[in-house]
Amino acid sequence: MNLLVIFSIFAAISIEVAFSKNQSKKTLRHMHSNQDNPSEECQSGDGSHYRGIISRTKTGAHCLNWKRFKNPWGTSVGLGNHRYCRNPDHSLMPWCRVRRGKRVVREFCDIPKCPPPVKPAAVDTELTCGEMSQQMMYRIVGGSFVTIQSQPWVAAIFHRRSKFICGGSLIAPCWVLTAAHCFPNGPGTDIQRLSVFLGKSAINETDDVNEQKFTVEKIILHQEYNTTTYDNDIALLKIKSSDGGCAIQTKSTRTVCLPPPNTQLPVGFQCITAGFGKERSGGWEYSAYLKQASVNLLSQSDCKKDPVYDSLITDNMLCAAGPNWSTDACEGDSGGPLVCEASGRMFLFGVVSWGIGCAQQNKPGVYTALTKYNKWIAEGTDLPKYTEGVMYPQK
Ligand code: 4AZ
Repeated sequence: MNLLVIFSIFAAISIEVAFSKNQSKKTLRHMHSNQDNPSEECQSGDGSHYRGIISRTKTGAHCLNWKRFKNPWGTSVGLGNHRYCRNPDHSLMPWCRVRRGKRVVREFCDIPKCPPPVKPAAVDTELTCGEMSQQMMYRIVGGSFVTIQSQPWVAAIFHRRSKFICGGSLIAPCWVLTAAHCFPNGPGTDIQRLSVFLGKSAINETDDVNEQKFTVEKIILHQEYNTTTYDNDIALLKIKSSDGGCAIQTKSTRTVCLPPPNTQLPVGFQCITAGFGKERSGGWEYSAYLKQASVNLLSQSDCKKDPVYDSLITDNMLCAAGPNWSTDACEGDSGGPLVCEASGRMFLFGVVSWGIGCAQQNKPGVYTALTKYNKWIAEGTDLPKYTEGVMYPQK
């Protein structure tokens, strides 16, 4: 065994230990306390810092007083003896309860949006990757709607301006990683017709405050992508904004970390997939809003078994499924992330690739296994630092 091999094994073991330790805590830590965020009279992001006095919903209904209900979100979320719209649970926007006949229902409020921040400072670097500015949510079986702050590396790839094609993940300020099968014309893809958005929570809405728009300067499809088996289903897009720059780090846009080469996570490890894909197999429409779902990693051998995918799984793929097959990626989520937490950061372990149906028994979601492509990504992007597998600073 030469030194390099010994070193790689050591690196893989140390990160696995870090991941296992983390997983054993069971609960996911908040990535960031929002204490540095002042209260707001207008809505930025999901409006969870809104402390203004609007007390009517979008339909014009009057809000009921929060104190009449059991509110499980703690004391620092702006609730009290009042009727003002608030977003204590990081829903899509501030809301309140209103009376509808005999029932009490939740309704969203229309809060004026805050003006865009004064020119944000730094671009992201590999040292700040994978940080989330918002608490994660795991409550709704089958996935939950989240704002982009929960998954700020999620990119939305469109054909021209309007036809949504695929998801992607921001791995460096100028690079979005996605799936090769998103581009059926292969090397003949007309990149001038592609646009990429970051910071987008709603697929059909323009969010002037949070979103950043890019054209595609270059596409790199994996040279051994197999259109039949979906082996090597991975692609890189080099993005460019209208002023010639790349992504700017904000609460809604940041890079995800890349795991060191050949890192293996324990079977059953809980990860998250996210995207704008369909909410059920065979459904007509893509989801209007970003969703995320928690899925657990399957062992390679279980995924290769007969009632599951048998010989369809290559070593470049990994499988994940929700508890009791309840959550999954679906059509339209392709290219999007499978992220797993370690040391308070999110690492990109998979790219949504394929599956038979969605959330079907014995048919897990199949993801391109990112740790097989560190070298390919480093060569394509010319950014070895992002992929060489250094341990990231502890948060
Ligand atoms: C698709 O067609 C697709 N259930 C993506 C993921 C899965 C199925 C289909 C996994 O883009």
